[in-house]
Amino acid sequence: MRILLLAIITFVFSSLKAEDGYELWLRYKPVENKNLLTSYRSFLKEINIYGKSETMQIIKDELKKASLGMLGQTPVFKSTTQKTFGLIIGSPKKTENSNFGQEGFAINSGTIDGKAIIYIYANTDIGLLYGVFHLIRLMQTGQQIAMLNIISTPKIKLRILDHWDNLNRTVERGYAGFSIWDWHKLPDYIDKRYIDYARANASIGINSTVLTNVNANAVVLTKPYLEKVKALADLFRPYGIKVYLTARFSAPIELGKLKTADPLNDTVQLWWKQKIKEVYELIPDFGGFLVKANSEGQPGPQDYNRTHADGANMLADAVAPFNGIIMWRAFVYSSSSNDRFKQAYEEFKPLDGKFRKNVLLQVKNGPIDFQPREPFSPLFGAMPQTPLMMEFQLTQEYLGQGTHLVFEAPLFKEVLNADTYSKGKGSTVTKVIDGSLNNFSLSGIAGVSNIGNDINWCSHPFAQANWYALGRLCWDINLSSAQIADEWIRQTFSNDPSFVEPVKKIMLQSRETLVNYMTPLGLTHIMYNGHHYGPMPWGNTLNRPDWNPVYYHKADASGIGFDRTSNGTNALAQYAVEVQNEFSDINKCPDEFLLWFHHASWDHKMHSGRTLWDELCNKYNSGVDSVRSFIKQWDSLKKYIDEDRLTQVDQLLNIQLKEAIWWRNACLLYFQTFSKMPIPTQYEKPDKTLEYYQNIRILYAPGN
Ligand code: GCW
Repeated sequence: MRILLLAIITFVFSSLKAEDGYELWLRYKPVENKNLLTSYRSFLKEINIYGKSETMQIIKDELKKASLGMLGQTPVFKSTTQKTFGLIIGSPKKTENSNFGQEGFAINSGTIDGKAIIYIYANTDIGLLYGVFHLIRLMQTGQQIAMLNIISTPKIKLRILDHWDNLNRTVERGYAGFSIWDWHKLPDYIDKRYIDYARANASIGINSTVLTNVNANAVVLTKPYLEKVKALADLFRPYGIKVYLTARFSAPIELGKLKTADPLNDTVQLWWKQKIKEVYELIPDFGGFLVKANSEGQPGPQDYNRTHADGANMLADAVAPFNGIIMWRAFVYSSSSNDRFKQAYEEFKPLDGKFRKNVLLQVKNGPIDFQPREPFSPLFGAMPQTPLMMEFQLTQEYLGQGTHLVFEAPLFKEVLNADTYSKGKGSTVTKVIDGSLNNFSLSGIAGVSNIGNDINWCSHPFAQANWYALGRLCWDINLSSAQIADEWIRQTFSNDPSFVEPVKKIMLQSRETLVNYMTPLGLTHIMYNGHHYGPMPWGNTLNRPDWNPVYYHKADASGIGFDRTSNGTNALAQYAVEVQNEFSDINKCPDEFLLWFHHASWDHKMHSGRTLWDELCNKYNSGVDSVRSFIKQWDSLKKYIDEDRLTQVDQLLNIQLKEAIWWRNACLLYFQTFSKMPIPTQYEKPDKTLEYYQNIRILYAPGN
């Protein structure tokens, strides 16, 4: 009996074939629900496709793949005007429908004379492709398709991945192997991955990619490299994806042998104009440039006493004849300010309204640098005359890097939902970013890519969800984190609710969990120097104060936290009064932002009634406890997951637990040297000394 049982269990398990994760959320596994299967089959038995193009061919191939995989049937493809039922894509008479724009689509379904019929309409082939992926997603996530009446258009125009990929294939802050761009073999060798990359992006609506690192290398602008870029652009075009590059501001000196890169110098301007003309001759729909200037040692207009606007406008003028755009980054900080928080605002606010129409200012979500939690950047409420685009970081530089399960959608949503009050209540960051608040038609969200050449693209199986979330949110900025997680889990693992629900819970808690065991209550930037892997709250050896963790937490005998009220650096004054009011009173400031804005005493009374010290102990411990519960949960879901991904995630969660404990112990022991207070008895005691943690050296963390 027992043996029989074992055999049955083994059979059930082995039927879940090992998966390496390469297929991402496009696995197209057989639909298990019989009723749905029958319905889907009837709608997709015949497919009529109007029109011919590379994109239409992609649509055909995708539908074939999806049908075979999910429905076990090969559709009969018809073209043109044969009697029509089944799935009809495009329209015999193409009439512009202003509701759809250039990328939107409509899907309608029902029955005519008892025959299932489903239409996908759009103004462009790309719109049709998005519509097809939408329909496939409905089937993948187990939804009815029998009575659809959908019109869907993207909320954000530029839906972008920023690759911090270097020409030697290393990836700055990359935790998933080397760059997927094999520059050495391009343009003659086309890696299949390039196509699968384009396909995955198209499936979630991403329409732009910046191929190179913002810490830019001018070499990419030389002819041989532009040929390589062209090869990628040609591949991506039928998937609706435009290619962008990063521009090194000193390229006229490095490549053009000029004496200066002064943006107001005629020869410099001419150099860029010619270079850009060369780019567009090769790639007529080239998107434009992303620029990091005068930041962390990068060259820029300030080297010539010019402003960021002078620099951006020079490039903007050169790409304008070709409809190109410039994304100019606002991530700047120098050692001169008394508070790094304030720098971007101080430099850019005075330039509001001074940029050309084809310039977008790219602002990181928070004022410092992609921390586990930051208040929204004050710039979002401060530049009504400039289109601002959002920069999120998918790659988890400060969020546990390659080993922690952290679903970032809740972080994205927290920032997007924040109210800037710049035009009264309801002036959310979302409305600034989608252009509706200040009336801009150009809008964008970029995610710093977490993709590498690891077999499963993002290394941690759950890191794929952050790539997915970026695309889906850009398309529909009002989607909730729960909806996005739900879709992703169903497509990536299983539609079984007994699996979906607990995994969704883990995902939705994961970001707060990380905040708790790393930087609770508004602590920030207390990671190791350089590679940013692991805790180093004691760090105080670098020669710039704002590179050292002690600068950020300011712990001393009297308390902990950075006073940014009017008694301190007054960074709060960069926000609207209503926002200031949320944060400025130490007794009302939400716990999660307390130490961002206040230096609070160790016995400061928190909203829970606990002292600040006890609350800190509580948060660090609850972070660790949550990871423990994730492990338990995951292990209880064995029967729904294939062996490979099961053990992969299990091992990673165990690393995450080890590191959460490391973070908790190191931080509490260190902060205790100031608080001089005991760790309350109900919590685990660190089993090592502070010295032990201070002596840990990780020499070769990736991505550095
Ligand atoms: O977060 C910091 C990173 C740098 C990065 C920089 C930036 C590309 O540590 O590696 O450089 O931000 O965003 O420019």
